[in-house]
Amino acid sequence: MSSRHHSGCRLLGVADIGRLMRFPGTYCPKPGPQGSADARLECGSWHRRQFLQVIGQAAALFGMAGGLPACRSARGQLPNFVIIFTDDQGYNDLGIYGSPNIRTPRIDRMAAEGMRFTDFYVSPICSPSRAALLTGSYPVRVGMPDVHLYDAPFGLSPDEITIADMLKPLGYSTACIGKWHLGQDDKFAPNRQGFDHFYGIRIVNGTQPFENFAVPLYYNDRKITERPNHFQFTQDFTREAMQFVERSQHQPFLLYLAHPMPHIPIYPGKEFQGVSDAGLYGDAVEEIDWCTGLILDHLLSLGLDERTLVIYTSDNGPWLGFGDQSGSAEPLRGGKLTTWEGGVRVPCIMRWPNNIPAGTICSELVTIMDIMPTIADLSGASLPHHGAIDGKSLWPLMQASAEAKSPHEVYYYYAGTWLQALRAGEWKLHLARPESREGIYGECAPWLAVNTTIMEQPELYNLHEDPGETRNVAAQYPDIVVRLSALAEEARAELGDYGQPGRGVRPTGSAHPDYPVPHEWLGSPHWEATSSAMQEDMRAFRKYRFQLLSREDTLDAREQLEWKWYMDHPDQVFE
Ligand SMILES: [Ca+2]
Repeated sequence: MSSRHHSGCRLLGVADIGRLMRFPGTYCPKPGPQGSADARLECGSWHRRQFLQVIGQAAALFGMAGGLPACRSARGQLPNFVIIFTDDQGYNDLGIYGSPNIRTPRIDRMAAEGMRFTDFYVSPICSPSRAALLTGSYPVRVGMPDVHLYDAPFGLSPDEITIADMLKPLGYSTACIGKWHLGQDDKFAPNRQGFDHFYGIRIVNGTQPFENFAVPLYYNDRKITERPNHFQFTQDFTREAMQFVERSQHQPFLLYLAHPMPHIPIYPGKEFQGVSDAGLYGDAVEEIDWCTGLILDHLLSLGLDERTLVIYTSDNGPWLGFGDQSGSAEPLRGGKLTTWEGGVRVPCIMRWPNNIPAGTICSELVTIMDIMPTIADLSGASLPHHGAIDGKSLWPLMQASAEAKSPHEVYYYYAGTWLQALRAGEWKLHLARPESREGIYGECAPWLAVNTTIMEQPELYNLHEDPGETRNVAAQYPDIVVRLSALAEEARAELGDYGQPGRGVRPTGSAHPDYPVPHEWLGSPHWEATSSAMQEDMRAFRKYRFQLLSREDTLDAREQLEWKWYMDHPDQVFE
């Protein structure tokens, strides 16, 4: 089958250069978020000298042979790593990826100065993607195929080696800021997974309206408050990240900044409320764009720009069906919680001046699991040897060599422990799933049954010809169906499938001696006790908020929504 698709990496196009020239020399040129709106209107003010510098760097680098990055080979310095990780941001929710109504000039420029990946894969839900990022492995391999909520005593096993653990012996300063979501218990806290510093929340920021303030905020292991102000999250975490960079500037560092936004319920900072044309969701993304610019400017002002690889990506696709709190994965099919492309293919941008050629696009199949091996490759750190690692270094691709190809012959799409699809090259096979199944792993069990598309027969899609997965061509290519089905058997043996663990699966971490594995926890007396305690807590909080609002003379837009919810759900407040 012929293909118009570009594989490998390609160079800056005319349109990209035009885009690059539209923005001024600093990412956030004016103090305060208001500058964000102003900056959008400024065109043609990119300083000519800086533009030539970027183009010159790109030209020099295209001739660069493989081997060590310029940063290490020239100066013997270890590179810094900054990972900016957003929550539920869709494939189409950045200007550079085609968003028609969310403006992200700073992240777009980051892409124009670095590399943008078109086929970057994560898991369909939060925690597994975070586990894959930090361990370089399939989430199901490291015992984190699904999320755990609230008081569940499970998390990423302390026996797993994270990127932070891996970098510590080299003298790296390490910080995790924002959302952890790999275990609430102290036993699983970021400080026990290699991070010197943690500021953020350990669990999900809430999925039910007006309950989400009940998410404790931690400073390392110290609980600062039970109910932080979510409107301040994005800027507060950015500020903390910048302070960490400043403190760590004289040693190599790893900054993992995991924004809780734009996960529902969405709370943009007050300066960004109403600024976008895409509702609360767009406001939150435009705030993240501004804050990403602040961090990039900060690196530049500290002289760290060329010594720092900055990676921007998201943990899963957009959560559809929440009106102005939903993003978009267009032109991909589906969203979060599904193994359609929209659920698992997300934006990914890498910027590292003088190392990654500017304005490059990589369309090879790459994954969140590849970040850890890439960082190992660039720093010289040793990858852990306690078990298999599934990711591969992306450094050959990051150099934009036309010969560099995806390091993955095949990629497996898991929803929880359920193997639902696989991709090899341009072909994606959805495995037959003739009946609805609930998860058997953790508390989010029902999401599998609700969100999985049932199919009697396997369905085959050519992602190069049909990225939206609209034309099942299984009948035309039976040999490809057979070949990919055989590859699925390899995953079943090694990683398992729906409750049958594979030989390479490692245990989930448990903080409760009576419940070593998650499926025994769900429905247990202990689970019922903690669930009802949590419900009581939520109910008390709603009642408190209801009484507070009932005494107010005027309510702002957000409070009006909250009030309406109480009116519509009296049983949730009074009974
Ligand atoms: Ca998420």
